[in-house]
Amino acid sequence: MNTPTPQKSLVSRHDPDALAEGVLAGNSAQLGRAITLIESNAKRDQEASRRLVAKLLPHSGKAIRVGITGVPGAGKSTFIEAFGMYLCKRGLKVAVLAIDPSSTISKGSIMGDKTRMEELSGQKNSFIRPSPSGGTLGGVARKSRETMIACEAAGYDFLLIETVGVGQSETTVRSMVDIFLLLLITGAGDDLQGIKRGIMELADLLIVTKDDGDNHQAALTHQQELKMVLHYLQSPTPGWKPQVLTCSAVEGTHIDSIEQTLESFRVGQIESGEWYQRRRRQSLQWVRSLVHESLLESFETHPDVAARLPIIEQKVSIDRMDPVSAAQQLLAAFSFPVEN
Ligand SMILES: Nc1nc2c(ncn2[C@@H]2O[C@H](COP(=O)(O)OP(=O)(O)OP(=O)(O)O)[C@@H](O)[C@H]2O)c(=O)[nH]1
Ligand SMILES: [Mg+2]
Repeated sequence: MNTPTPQKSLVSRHDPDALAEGVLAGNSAQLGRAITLIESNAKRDQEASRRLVAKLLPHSGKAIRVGITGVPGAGKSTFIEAFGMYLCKRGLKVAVLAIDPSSTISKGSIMGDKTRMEELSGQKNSFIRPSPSGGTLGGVARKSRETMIACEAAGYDFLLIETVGVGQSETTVRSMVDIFLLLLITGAGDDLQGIKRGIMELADLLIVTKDDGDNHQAALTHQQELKMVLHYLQSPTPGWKPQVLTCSAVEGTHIDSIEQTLESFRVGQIESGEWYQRRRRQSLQWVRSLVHESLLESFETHPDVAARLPIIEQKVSIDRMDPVSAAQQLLAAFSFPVEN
């Protein structure tokens, strides 16, 4: 499918029609370029990016979208490597994406260490894309949604979306995926207190990682503790009772039971109709977040607002103006048409 066409060298990466064609043909190099266009912050790329996504959207939606979170070091990348390999060996196409809320600050990327996915990245059925950097989490989230659309249009069966467990990003990822996995490690006895209840309530499946060697017994004990805790928590998914499994990504044990659990989740959800209902709700959330982002951008770049903001902020900071009046004045400046 990857046969280069004679015109290839003439095709600019900004030509959305040519890119869409390449993506739909399953060409991973073209998919990479399409994502680069989607992730571009340049104003001049926005129209091309919008056209590209519009062309790909009708071909999306067939993949299983899996969110994967856990604290740094929980074993997310190693798990994705093992799980991704398991799926590839069954002839499935796997795309790995990352959402990293910290990338704005550090300019780093949670998948800078592709070394953890060395075997998977060598598979012809896999596609690994590190987190986009730059922009707010909102901006990153918008791009990630569109990147997911592109991967689905390219024919990937599984989308594995890694995010680091720091709070805000989980809710964002949960709003984009069908099933959400929380990876947990054994160790500190008070671990359970460290995990925010809110994050646990987003997860459909809890996985205690590193269930191997000396850690085996501790992993089983932790699994039992977590099962008890789950009794008191709400499920994020109607008709599904969250479960706790253990696995060793290094030894490759229980990866198959995780895949089977995902499959029974998918089948049950499709039968009950919840699978598509969730996706419909997510589309509506997507619309709202696009509107919010766009409004915020117009607000912040509005000349009157931009001119008054530093003065008003200064007044608030020295108690010369109260926050409510400050907000009202800025919103009033935003509502008036710009005079030239
Ligand atoms: N024994 C054992 N070690 C593991 C296993 N999975 C991961 N590790 C080790 O745990 C450490 C962290 O693994 P990563 O996969 O990088 O963890 P991560 O959650 O992706 O970490 P961040 O990307 O920093 O958030 C590494 O040293 C791994 O070798 C496992 O199944 N068994
Ligand atoms: Mg990682």
